[in-house]
Amino acid sequence: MSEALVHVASGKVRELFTIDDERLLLVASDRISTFDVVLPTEIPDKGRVLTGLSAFWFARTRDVCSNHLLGLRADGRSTECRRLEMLPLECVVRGYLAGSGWKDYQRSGSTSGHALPSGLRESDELPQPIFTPSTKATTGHDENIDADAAIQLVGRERYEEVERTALELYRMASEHAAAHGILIADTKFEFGLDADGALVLADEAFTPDSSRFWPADEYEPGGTQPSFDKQFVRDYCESLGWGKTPPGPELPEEVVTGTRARYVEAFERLTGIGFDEYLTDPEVVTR
Ligand code: Q0Z
Repeated sequence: MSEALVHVASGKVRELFTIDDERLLLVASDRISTFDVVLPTEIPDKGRVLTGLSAFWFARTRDVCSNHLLGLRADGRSTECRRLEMLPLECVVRGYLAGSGWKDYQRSGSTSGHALPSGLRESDELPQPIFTPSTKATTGHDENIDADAAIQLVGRERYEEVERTALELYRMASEHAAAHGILIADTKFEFGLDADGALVLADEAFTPDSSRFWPADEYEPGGTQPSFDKQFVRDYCESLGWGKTPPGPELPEEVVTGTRARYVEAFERLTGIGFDEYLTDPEVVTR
């Protein structure tokens, strides 16, 4: 039986198709971006690693929040998912001070309305994880907003439910990851509502594209941290003196091989499953 997929959206490295009125197909490519630019060279299996990691986390957090996952296709990179009404909010949780949270803190001592202790350094662990929602920018970067602005977008009750759920998801995953040598500095969720109005975790969950993964054994606050997955790519791009505007540079073979190995290492450490097993039967991560 054949199937007519209708393309509905493109992300930087993923594509979204309609299967039917109730279902979407989310396909993760092997494209990689750095400094916000998609590079011309792919990282073999990157899309499979990210798809498998998301599915692993969807399966393990079902009791905290239901999710959009219906099943994985045999290619290991395609997720059949429930079509939801998406909330107009990027739901970010930060356990460490990095990226726009660090920028906000340097300017104002706070981020998304959370007053933070003085004297924090870049990449310091926060006293407790914080929920820092942002708007979904159609162009450019998402903008961090405070709770009042987020409540305007989704309502108070829904806001409180999303904050509580996001913090609990982060607590579970960051504890698991840290025990396996990976710090999840921060992470972004997207939630939707099903036809009954129930909150559903959608998109991707705890992938290195939606989170900052740092190698725990190299953690040294007081500056930027190496990226678990993309550091070879960043180092190579910096060595070229590339201006970080499109087009990005082609990557040499050793950078591709080293980066692929880091993605596979993250997958195997976090799931406890061999990547070859995943390729044989992707659903293994959900059992
Ligand atoms: C996700 C996105 C893109 C990848 C829409 N379950 C869902 N129901 C309704 N909408 C979405 C989902 Cl996941 C949805 N996105 C973001 C866009 C590729 C993800 F082009 N957009």
